[in-house]
Amino acid sequence: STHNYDYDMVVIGGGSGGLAASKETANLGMKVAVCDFVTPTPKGTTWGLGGTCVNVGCIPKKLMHQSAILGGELKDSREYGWDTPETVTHDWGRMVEAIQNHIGSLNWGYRVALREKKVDYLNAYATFTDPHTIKTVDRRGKEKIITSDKFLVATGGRPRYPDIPGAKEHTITSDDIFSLPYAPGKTLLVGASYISLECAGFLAGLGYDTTVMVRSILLRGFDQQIAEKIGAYMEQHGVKFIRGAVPTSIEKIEEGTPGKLRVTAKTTDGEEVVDEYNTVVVAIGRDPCTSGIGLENAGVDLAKNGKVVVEKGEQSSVPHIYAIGDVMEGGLELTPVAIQAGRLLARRLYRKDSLQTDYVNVPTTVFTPLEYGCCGLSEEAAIDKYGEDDIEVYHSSYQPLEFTVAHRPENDCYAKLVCVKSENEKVVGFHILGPNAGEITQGFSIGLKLGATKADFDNLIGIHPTTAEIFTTLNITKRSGKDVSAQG
Ligand code: FAD
Ligand code: NA7
Repeated sequence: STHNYDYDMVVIGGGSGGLAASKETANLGMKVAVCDFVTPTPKGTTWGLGGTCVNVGCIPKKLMHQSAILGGELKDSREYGWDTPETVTHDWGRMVEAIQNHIGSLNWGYRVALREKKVDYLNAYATFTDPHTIKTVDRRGKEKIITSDKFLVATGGRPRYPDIPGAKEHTITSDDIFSLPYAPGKTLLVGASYISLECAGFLAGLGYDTTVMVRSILLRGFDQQIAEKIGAYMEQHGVKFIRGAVPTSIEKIEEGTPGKLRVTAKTTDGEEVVDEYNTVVVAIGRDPCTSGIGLENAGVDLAKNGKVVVEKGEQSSVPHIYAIGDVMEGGLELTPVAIQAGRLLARRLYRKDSLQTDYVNVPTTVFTPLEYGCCGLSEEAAIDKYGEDDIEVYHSSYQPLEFTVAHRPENDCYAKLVCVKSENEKVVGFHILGPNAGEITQGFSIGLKLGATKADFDNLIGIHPTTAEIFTTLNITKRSGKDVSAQG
């Protein structure tokens, strides 16, 4: 019985996963509270309700990407007959203000939605004191003790800083950049994660002198052929890369906003590289928010990386404590994954549904200047799993029709299907590098979920003229070694 507790469910973290779970739980008639508290960044940046995606993730980054894309299209527009001036300027402050206004309206909308659904919202930091009790502390230091039958840990993650002199004092992260009140100027991005490359892409697109410092490879975990194509395209479009290097110290050499920093780095051959930048953004990975919240007081097992270890059904080592989203070990750090996990968990707990979140064939897109959409396995993961002989890769470069009149390059965009020969050429990897990759990948991903084969793709009739139609006519295998340049 749950009568002795204040709540049926307390959700810790009001981000993508926590909000979805708390609203669904309340919908099903349960008594729910959600605690959400944003610890300011070392620079003092903070934000409202909604978590990473809305405030410092997906939403502002896609909007800044759009701002950069528009700049490119302004150039194209001249070829299409518009008298767009040769030189147009961009106002960082106006862009930030417009984007932050939109985010503000989303923050407000979430608060209203919680109130309407009768979810108690506590703008306070939660810590477990025992397996059924949390202590919350608000901005003013006011404490509250709350008990609950069940808990959901959905605390997400925060950017990690390198352990080098000057990092925390002088660098910013993705938690700061989207609300940066001044133009960043000449910028160094440290790390080759998708977050680093996406930020580098829009900064260069907006006209800033942009450099990415890469320790080893681009986009670890993603298809490496495509990762290199992304890098090559970015390099042709103004992004500089320093390969095989890590920063060793960062000093402030000029005050002001943005001021000036001296970055010392070391290459793999032990060489020292020194340069000056106005802004340094570190994007070297994220740490799950599981330390110092008393999970040990509740007996919850954590993995070595700090994430919550779960069984099937997102259940932690303590049966009445669950974890979803970025803090869950073995999951995928994506907003729609956290939302689905939260919703389905609520339905299993309070509506006796049995549907589990399916973490396989989750489509995703990297919003670099040329967007990269994928679903399923990278070519190298497919080869690892099935063996090289059993994998057939069909591929082609292509040129979007829109690029022709704009005189954009012919062979930068690329499509690839990774198929398993012994399984009737089932498609296990879908990859597209080109404009609107996210929109295209979303549609095709249902084909992968339903087990589509190469023959199904061939049998599909294209929509002309689109870029997605390339997937209905792929007829060159990688094994053949034939040229895949776009034909006229
Ligand atoms: P979060 O959304 O991080 O929410 C956790 C919340 O809990 C936060 O508000 C936090 O402040 C709060 N909290 C933490 N500890 C406590 C505590 N003890 N008490 C109270 N509150 C607490 N995903 C995509 O799908 N597409 C994208 O394009 C995309 N782009 C991204 C770009 C960037 C720059 C970043 C950083 C991430 C991006 N992501 C993207 C990932 C996506 O944002 C996350 O996967 C998603 O937000 C995870 O949701 P969550 O509910 O697990 O946690
Ligand atoms: P990732 O994907 O782990 O990326 C971290 C990146 O930062 C990666 O390029 C690392 O290089 C680099 N890195 C890590 N430590 C350092 C230091 N100390 N110095 C320089 N560069 C460093 O992290 P994210 O959190 O951005 O992404 C999380 C998830 O999102 C990930 O699982 C993906 O599936 C999507 P490396 O390759 O290790 O040499």
